[in-house]
Amino acid sequence: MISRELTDWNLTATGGPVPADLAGVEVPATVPGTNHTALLDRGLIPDPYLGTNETSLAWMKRATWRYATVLDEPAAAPDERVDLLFEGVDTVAGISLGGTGLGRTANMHRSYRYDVRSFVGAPADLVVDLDSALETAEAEANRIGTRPMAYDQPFNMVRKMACSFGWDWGPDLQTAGLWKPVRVQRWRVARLAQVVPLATVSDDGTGLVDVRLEVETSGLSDVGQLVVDVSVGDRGVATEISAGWSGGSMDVQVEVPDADLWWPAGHGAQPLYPIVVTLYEGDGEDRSNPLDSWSGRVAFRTVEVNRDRDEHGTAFTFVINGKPVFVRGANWIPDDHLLTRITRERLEQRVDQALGANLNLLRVWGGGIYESDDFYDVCDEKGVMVWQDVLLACAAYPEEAPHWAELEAELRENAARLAPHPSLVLWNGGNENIWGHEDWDWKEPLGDLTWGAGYYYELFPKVLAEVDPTRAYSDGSPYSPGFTPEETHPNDPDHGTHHQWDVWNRVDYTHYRDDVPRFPSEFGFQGPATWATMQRAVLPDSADVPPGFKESEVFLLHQKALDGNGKLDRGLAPHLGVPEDFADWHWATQLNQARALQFALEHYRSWWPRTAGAIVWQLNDCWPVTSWAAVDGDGRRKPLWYALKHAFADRMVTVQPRGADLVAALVNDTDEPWTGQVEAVRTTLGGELLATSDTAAGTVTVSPRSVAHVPLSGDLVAVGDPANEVLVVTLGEARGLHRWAESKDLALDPAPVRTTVIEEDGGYRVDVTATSLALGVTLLADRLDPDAQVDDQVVDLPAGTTAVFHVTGRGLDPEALVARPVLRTENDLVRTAG
Ligand code: BMA
Repeated sequence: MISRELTDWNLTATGGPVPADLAGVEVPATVPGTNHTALLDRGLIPDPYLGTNETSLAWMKRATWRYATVLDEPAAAPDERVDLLFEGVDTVAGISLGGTGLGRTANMHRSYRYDVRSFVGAPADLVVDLDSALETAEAEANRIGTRPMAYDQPFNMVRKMACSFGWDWGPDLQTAGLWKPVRVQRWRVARLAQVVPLATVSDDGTGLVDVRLEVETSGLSDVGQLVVDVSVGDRGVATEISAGWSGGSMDVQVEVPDADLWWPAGHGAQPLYPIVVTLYEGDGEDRSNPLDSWSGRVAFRTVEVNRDRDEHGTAFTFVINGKPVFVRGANWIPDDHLLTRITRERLEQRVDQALGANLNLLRVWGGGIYESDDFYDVCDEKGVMVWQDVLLACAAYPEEAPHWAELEAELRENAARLAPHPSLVLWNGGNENIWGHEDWDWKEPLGDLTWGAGYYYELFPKVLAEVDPTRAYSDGSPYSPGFTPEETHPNDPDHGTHHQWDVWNRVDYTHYRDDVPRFPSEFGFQGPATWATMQRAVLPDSADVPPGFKESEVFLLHQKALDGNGKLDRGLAPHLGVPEDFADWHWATQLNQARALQFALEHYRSWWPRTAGAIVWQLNDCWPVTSWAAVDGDGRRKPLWYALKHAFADRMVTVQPRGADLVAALVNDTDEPWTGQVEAVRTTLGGELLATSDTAAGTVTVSPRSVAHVPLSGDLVAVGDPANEVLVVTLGEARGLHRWAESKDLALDPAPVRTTVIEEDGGYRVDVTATSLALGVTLLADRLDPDAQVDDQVVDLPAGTTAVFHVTGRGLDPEALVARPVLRTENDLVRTAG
């Protein structure tokens, strides 16, 4: 097969509310790309991520667009097929070649292939006319009946990324274009239409790769003998096919004795086996000129999700290679709203940030995309498990034609594409659709209309059982497995997956402790982007940000949550107070976000194995915005990222209530026993010793992958002055604090640290020593240089202890590094908030 990519196209806005200066103007456009990237590249539209530009580009979603190029291909030989492959069209389009219609597209999540052999031989215009996806969706809603959804525009009526239409963290841009490569493919006799290698491993360690092949024959010549050669690592199997075959499916099995197991990060290595499938003509003796070939990688591991009933409800525990694994997860959204700008390098940086925050799983959320091969490749290599949603989110979805067939086609294609990846551990039916149907007042407006049940309970499990039976499937998130929604509420924390959104929307984060969910797959709390990112996108040029800025048009355009600022302020009030000054408020909301998640995660982890994982909402952002993300839209780590790193550490100490008592929960998520001396003291904030443990002291051994609870009692917890005392529990390097009052009610020293700064290789070493309890010690180095980075933040230091921070960056003023607004603590906030 000869494959050539068509990258050079021209773009024209052809209709709709197009500004006069752009109407009819032809612009060079690189493919993959979209209208937004093409016009941005030429400076013809302003950057939609900056200021209020998003609003000024609203016209684009109601315009129509033309991508055009000239296809100049030699004529086809008598036995030669020439195909045009569109790997991804965004979204509703008619495609024509030399004035003849090839077909229509209406689903960005699948590919389209056209046989064009009769059109080549002379230059011909290849034209893709894109309709407004929004107007198509509106017309479809009129045709089949509108369905409830979480936002205003009918994203559930067209197979385009749901968050294209705006989300509570994302802009409303609604790109149109050719978002994946377009290729011309010339081939003869036969091609590998699909290769699905399913790798399994048996108890005795023998790996088996069951390679399921779809072979298409050209129909233009007699098919002689063929050979399919499959190699996995150093094992190979050649299969002969006798002459006269007309194509179809075949199966090739390759055994790999003593297969090395693939493990999630923190549990073992990630050995990957290259796999190559080659199709030859004849007896296979001449290997120089294959008809077609395919290559990838596979790995050997087993995955199950234990959904057994037990005394607490219904488990949801990932079991990898027979071993229950606590999931340290985060939800993943597309890393750039303008999808075609996402490179492998950027995905790798993001996945490294996930690993740096001690995560072992990313959940690809249903309102985004089936990610690129690069994403899953990187996750395979680094041991980050992937939970993949089918792309449906927060809405009722129609089941009538053509929607059912589109969903079936896209799932078949993507399940086949992703099947080789060991990182993929779960297919999930969708996000909050079953829950929405149950709880969000959909039933009455829906009446008899379809809403998607047939997808979750029938189509998806059926397609996956056919295409990839090696992965577990879950009907939805949240979902109570084994029950109908009428029997048990889909968001019941005692059964399966659970989304905890009462915190953030309605109640304080301390309510995370109200339940012990079996598997919280979404929970989160907002905070603004880092200062440097805000500076680039939303802050005024002047050094001082005016009071009231957070109510400004530009700030609110980058704060999409319903009553977002109100929820941020109500979240702050009981803990830190609500600062007036914008810089203080910025720091306080970032810190509170970190604290909220720390609180949740320490609680959840203390309940392992009953709670078998926690997937934070959300790892990343797709533009500069105030959101639930740990890493902001410019890729900078927010204080939350550091809180995740601490709370998801392999070994962690946290003080938790159990009934009326306090315990030290010692979490050991490693394969080695954790042995050491537990030290517990109650002191004044200034460090004066008030009590040491009589119950906790002594050597403990926490077994591998387990949690030990050490009771804290007697003098140790007999607090005298709640405003001035702290309980500190230490085991090895790990430390947990407990206080009896919120920070705003603690008698915190407003200036609790001494600092020294020395220059070191690549930057600065900053030693911070607490002279009194110093909470949330953070160096906001991006205030000095947008590129400066710090290895730690949000560090709590009991009096007399020291933390060492390493700042990467050059030319920073050492004095400024340890002064406001760079060096911040919880203490200084509480003072300003009064
Ligand atoms: C959940 C997610 C997203 C949303 C987030 C924050 O509902 O599934 O839809 O962005 O909460 O509101």
